[in-house]
Amino acid sequence: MPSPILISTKIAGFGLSSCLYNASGPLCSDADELHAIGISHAGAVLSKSATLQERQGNEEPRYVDTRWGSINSMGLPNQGYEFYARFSEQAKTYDKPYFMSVSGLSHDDNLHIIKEISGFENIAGIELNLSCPNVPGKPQTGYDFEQSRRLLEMVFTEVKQPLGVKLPPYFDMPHFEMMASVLNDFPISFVTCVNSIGNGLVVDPDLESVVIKPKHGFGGIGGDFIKPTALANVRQFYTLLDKSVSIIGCGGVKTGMDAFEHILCGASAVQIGTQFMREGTGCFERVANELTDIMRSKGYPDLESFRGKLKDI
Ligand code: RRO
Repeated sequence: MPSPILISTKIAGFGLSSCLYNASGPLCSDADELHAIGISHAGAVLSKSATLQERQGNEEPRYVDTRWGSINSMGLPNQGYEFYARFSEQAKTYDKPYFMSVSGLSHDDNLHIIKEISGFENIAGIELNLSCPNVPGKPQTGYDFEQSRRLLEMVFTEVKQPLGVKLPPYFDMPHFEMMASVLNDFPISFVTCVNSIGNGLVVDPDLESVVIKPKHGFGGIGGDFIKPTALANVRQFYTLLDKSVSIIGCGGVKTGMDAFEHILCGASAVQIGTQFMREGTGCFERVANELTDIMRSKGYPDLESFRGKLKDI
């Protein structure tokens, strides 16, 4: 009998039978969507980013898929943090960790939410979103290193669960170093790289117009377009952060080979966003099978045999 190929991993001290799960955003806003992830082959369930109050989000159309990826300006539509905290009771039946994404509209909101959810023992960890590009008038915290430090100082006085951050993509070498030196001052459990590339513009040349309604068509870019940027961020933070911090890769994952590349750059787990929106929960099993086939053909029995081992030439 050939020995089994394992794609299990550990995030925030919790075991995941598969390293693949959903990115916060697509199809994880209501109970039916979260349940579908819970009973799928995904290794964990991650909620839509939660705010203090329920929000309707921006005007539609606000999500468009193209051949090379997506643009969105959802504007944080969600059911409010209390709903996602309560869902943790149901989530404990899935035999996989439930992570809650938190994206308060201010530091005080984030602090309030984190204080309130700290008593929910079935929330395995919190992914604090420092990088929503789509709320008019609210700059992304992750691009302001001092504000990021301030927020982390506040939340680490309150948080009981393991806490990670969802980062925006960085593009300049000093910026990777500046963010890493902030993060290395806190007991961060994981870092998710990357959120959508903020404020791109997709144009419909036939209509000679933008394709989404909010913000004159500007929105976050995801999917195929962003894989090289995502890999660069995974690699840099894998290199610069304390080795106790798990890196979660997110960006441009459609196939097992895309997931393989994220892991080779240092990711301990890989989230799927745009492709999950296209394909639904079936993507978690398909990509897992593709990744397993690649590992078998390369002779890697588990993720640790190749994680982070990207070579220079
Ligand atoms: O809801 C959104 O508009 C949104 C969020 Br919170 C985010 O973090 N990233 C994104 O592309 N869209």
